[in-house]
Amino acid sequence: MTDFYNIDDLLSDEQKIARDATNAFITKDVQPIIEEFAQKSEAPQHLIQKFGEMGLFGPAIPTEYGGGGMDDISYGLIMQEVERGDSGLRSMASVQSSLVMYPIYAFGSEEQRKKYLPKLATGEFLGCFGLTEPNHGSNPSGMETHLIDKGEYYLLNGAKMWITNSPIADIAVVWARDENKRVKGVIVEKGMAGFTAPEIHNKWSLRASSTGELVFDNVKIPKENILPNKDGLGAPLMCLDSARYGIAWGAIGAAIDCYETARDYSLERTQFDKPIGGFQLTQKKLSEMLTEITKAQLLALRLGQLKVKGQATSTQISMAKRNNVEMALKIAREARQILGGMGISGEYPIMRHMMNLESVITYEGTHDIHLLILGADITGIPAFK
Ligand code: TGC
Ligand code: FAD
Repeated sequence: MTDFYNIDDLLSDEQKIARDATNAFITKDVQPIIEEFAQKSEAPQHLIQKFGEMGLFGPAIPTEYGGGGMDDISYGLIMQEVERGDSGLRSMASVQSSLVMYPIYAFGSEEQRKKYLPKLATGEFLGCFGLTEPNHGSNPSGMETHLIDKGEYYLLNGAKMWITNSPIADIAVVWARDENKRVKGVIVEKGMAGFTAPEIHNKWSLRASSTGELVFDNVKIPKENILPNKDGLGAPLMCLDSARYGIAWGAIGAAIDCYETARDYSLERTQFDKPIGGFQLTQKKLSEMLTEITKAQLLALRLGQLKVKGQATSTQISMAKRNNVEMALKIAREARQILGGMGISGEYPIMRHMMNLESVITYEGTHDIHLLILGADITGIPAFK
């Protein structure tokens, strides 16, 4: 386990147990099969229940609702280990935990919490989160999906695009404007008349993750399916803060897998009668990778400490998501070079991580949107519009 600055010393026993148990599970149950699923572009659905059994869904949700009752650093470490396996599986888990369980816990009624959270925690239910639309990605405030109050129920119309888990999800937390133009969270259940979730095909990235649309054609939404305790765009943006935080940790896992693969390969592969790890140019690459991973680990841990105290700001989360994903993508590219021709082979995980990270750098706010979030914080002048 790459830990050059002994960050392990700063973790509690509970945090280390969460990380090590996830690490062992990913090594045993995920790494041997994930390449095959990515090659055939299929989500390994048999893992959903195992993720539930391992406590990887809602680790920070209170135990009374079936969650793990752990702190945010444990959650981050779990995301790191899952993404060491594959960013697509981390997507499945972070959508479930941060974008489905979190809003139901934070904005839902007691009945909604009791009805959905325990089943989401065990993996009996899989959820998805619908914010992005065909015409509104970086600017969700332009959303067209809307609710009309029909007295006993709402009518939901519109469409969401690029939705992780949607084709295989049992429920969707969907964001729509009501007649007063307020953004509301809606729990849409599979099987509701007028609701479909077609799969998006032909992805070169996150191939072991199921991605689709959400289409609402006069879907009757019972009033008890509206999240009652928060409305406005701030509600989905709070969910994004939680997921972006998990990604800041998760990207470190992908980077470590690439770095360790390249380091080991460089010691085994001989050219010009010596291991390629003995050439200065390879050592420069490996040294810089280790330095960047260490900086990212320290950034994530400090962010985690702030989050545990309830002090992490959205802008701090943006900085960590942006930095750590770019770090991981650069390391994947350098690691691929160290492996030469073998770098493009599915015998090694590097190319899969690299292609996955091309999505991670775009979703949950693009690399440039996070730059603008930071710029607005520094100057007080939003440059989005
Ligand atoms: P703006 O006017 O700044 O804010 C609107 C309202 O929201 C409040 N707010 C926040 N509240 C909580 N947390 C935050 N981080 C918040 N940021 C803003 C704000 O105070 C305001 O409240 P109120 O009461 O005054 O209305 O919003 P804006 O429209 O100018 O947009 C700002 C911007 C561009 C930063 C935002 O729209 C943004 O982040 N865009 C990126 C969209 C995005 O990240 N989409 C992700 C979709 S989900 C996904 O990708 C899942 S990937 C699967 C996986 O995770 O694996
Ligand atoms: P656009 O917003 O059209 O952006 C295109 C380019 O323009 C980007 O480079 C962007 O940075 C740039 N740009 C946009 N606005 C500005 C500006 N003001 N200034 C400068 N540059 C700008 N969404 C969900 O709701 N739920 C999910 O589960 C989900 N899962 C996803 C899974 C995958 C595999 C992918 C690829 C996406 C997923 N998304 C999901 C959607 C994701 O959040 C969006 O793709 C992302 O927010 C960007 O939106 P967009 O693709 O419409 O790009």
